[in-house]
Amino acid sequence: MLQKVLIANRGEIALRVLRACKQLGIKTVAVHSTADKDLMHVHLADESVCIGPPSPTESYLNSPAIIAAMEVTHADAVHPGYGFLSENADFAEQVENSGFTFIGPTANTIRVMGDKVSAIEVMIKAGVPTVPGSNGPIDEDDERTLKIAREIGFPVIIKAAAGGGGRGMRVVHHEADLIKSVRVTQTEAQTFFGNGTVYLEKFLENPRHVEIQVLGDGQGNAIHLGDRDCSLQRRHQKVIEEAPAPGIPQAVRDEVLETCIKACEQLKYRGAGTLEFLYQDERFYFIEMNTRVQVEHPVTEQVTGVDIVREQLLIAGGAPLSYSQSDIQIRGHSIECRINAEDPKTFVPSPGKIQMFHAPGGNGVRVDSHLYSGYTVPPHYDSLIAKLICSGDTREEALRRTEIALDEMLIAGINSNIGLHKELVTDAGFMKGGVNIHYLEKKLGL
Ligand code: MV4
Repeated sequence: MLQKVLIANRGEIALRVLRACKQLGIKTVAVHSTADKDLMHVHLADESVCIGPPSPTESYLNSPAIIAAMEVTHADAVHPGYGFLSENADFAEQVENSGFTFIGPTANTIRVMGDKVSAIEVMIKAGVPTVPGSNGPIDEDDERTLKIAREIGFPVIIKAAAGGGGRGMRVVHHEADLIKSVRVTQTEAQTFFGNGTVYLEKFLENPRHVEIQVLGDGQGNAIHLGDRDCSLQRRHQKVIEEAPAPGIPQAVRDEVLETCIKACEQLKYRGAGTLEFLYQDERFYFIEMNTRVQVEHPVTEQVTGVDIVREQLLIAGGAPLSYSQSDIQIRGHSIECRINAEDPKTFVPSPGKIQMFHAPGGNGVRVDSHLYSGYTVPPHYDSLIAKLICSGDTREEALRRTEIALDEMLIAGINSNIGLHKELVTDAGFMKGGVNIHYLEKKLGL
């Protein structure tokens, strides 16, 4: 069992991790930048250490400073949250080599999943359905590249092996543009990621983004916690997520869930993870795996009753999984609105002082936020300031609760996207359920 956890993150997720630690009786260390000394979790932690200036590279991404803070405070483990160092295999390795526990998968697993080509290879071996594609890197042999693309059929998408989350991709509609586009994507990938490897997939025109939450004990046992739909997004930033994904035939869902468990068992996956799929015409296609806790994990918690961060901490402490698959039942429906400090028209970040904060409440309403009246949202980081998670017996009930809660919620002093969320949860298309990844951008006229 872990004794003291250092939280290598900020904002709402740092507070989320702190709460889970407290529930388990684990001592906490907050690390923060000079801009973040007044964060809620810094005040609530047993100890806090300032690790650097506001710039993320000099603070939350500064692995030597974080490992030094672990040494000074005698922490035995680090929780990386999401973003920052959470999927950095070198960091995980440095942590373990320094004699500490990284709360997450092994450095090797992070590395395998960080390379999308090797991730797809692993998933194919386990029987997880993938997008028809090159199933391996594209080389210098242009004849071979063209042959692969013709077999897949146009349009194809060129993706950087080191990319993900929407960076380093290019769609090709015509054979004549293929080789030129491959070159450009390779060059960009080399510049952005220091790895020019690219691969090809069939470009799916109207998919939904559906992902599957898993937990593994690192010994070859794994369970799934069902799926989430994250299709409502703008420029690769998710706006609303929900669990379960609406309108998926249960047999189709059960089949893919089974393959995900098998993959995680074969990998001896440790901790929480998410397999990302595109879903189109009642078929799932694996695209990548995230080896961290995700922003949208609460919707899964609300429909399963499983505390995912608690499970992460228990697994890292060497405990077996608290649940077997038959213990997991998906009950009702849950919807998360990401509340950002941003201009409602331009989406430009809108930091500043919160004059007043009032969180909504009531049955089925959860707010994950580090905000308080008088807090100043700094300009240096992500603009996520709150997550409103509303749940009910049905999707309709969850939607209605979201609408009511959004009306109750008050954030004065800065701009936010609460207005956009009010529009979305009363939008006829979204209310029907099952919109694809292009729906929001089309609605906004982008
Ligand atoms: C795709 C695709 C269509 N076909 N792959 C974008 C982020 C990265 N995780 C994968 N992405 C996509 N991969 C194939 N073969 C369309 C996207 C995509 C997308 C995916 C999920 C959520 C939002 C998206 C927005 C634009 C494109």
